[in-house]
Amino acid sequence: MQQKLKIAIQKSGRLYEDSVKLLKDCGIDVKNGINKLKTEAENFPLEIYFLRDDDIPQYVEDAVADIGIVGENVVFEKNKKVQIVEGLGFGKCRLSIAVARKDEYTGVASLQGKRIATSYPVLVENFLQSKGVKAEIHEISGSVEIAPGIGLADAIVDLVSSGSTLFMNGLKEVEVVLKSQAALIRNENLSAEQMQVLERLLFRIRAVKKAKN
Ligand code: PRT
Ligand code: ZN
Repeated sequence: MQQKLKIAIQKSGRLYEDSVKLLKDCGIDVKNGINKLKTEAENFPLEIYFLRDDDIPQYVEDAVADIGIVGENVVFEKNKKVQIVEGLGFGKCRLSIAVARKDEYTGVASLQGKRIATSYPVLVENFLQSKGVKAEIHEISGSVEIAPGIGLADAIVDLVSSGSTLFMNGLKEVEVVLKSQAALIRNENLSAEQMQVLERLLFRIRAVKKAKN
C-alpha cells in the first residue's frame, strides 16, 4: 500500500475553510474536522491534521506532518527549516506598520526609539534593521490594534486585509513590511515515495488554481 502523506491545516480560523475547500476542489474527500485532531481521505493517500496555525511550521520541520498549509507570515516569523512549495492564492494580507491617524508620519526613520507593539517581533526586527532603525519592540499576542489607544505603544505592526480594523481604532497604515498569502510548505527530507504523492497533490492544486484564473 502506498505511504500516506500527512498534511497539517488550520483547525479553525481564517485559513480553515479555504484549506478544506482547496483539498475538496482537488477531488479529495475531507470529512469535517472541527473538534477533531485528524481525519483520513478515502480516495487519496492523505492524512489531514487540524492544528493551530502557529504550530504548523514546527510540526512540518519535525516531520510530525510532512506538509502543511499556513500563512507565509507565520512561516517567515517562525523561521523553521521548511520549504515553501507553492503560494495558494488565498489568505491574502499584508503585515503593515500603523500609527495613530493624527500622528504625522515622515518615514521609517521617525520610528527610531519608539515603542512598537506586534505579534511578529522577528519580522519587525528584521525590517527595522534593514532600514537602520532601532526601536523598542513589545511582543503581544492579540488585540495589537488597541495598543496605541491605551498608551502601550507609539506604533503597531499587524496583519491588514480590508483596513477596517485599523480605521476603527483610529490608526493609519504607513508601511508594508511583508505581503502574504497561504502557502503549501513541506518537510525538507521527504522520501521519494512521499515526494511522489506530493507531486500528485501539487498537480491537482495547480489545475485548481489554473481553473480559477
Ligand atoms: O487559532 P490559530 O492560532 O490557528 O489562528 P490565529 O487566530 O492565529 O490566526 P487567524 O485565523 O486569525 O489567521 C490565520 C492567517 O490568516 C494569518 O496568519 C494570515 O496568514 C491570514 N490572514 C489574512 C489574516 C488576515 N487576512 C487578517 N486580516 N490574519 C489575521 N487578520 C486580522 C488582523 O490581525 C487584524 O486583527 O484581521 C484584522 C485586520 O483585518 P481587516 O480586514 O480589518 O484589515
Ligand atoms: Zn495563530
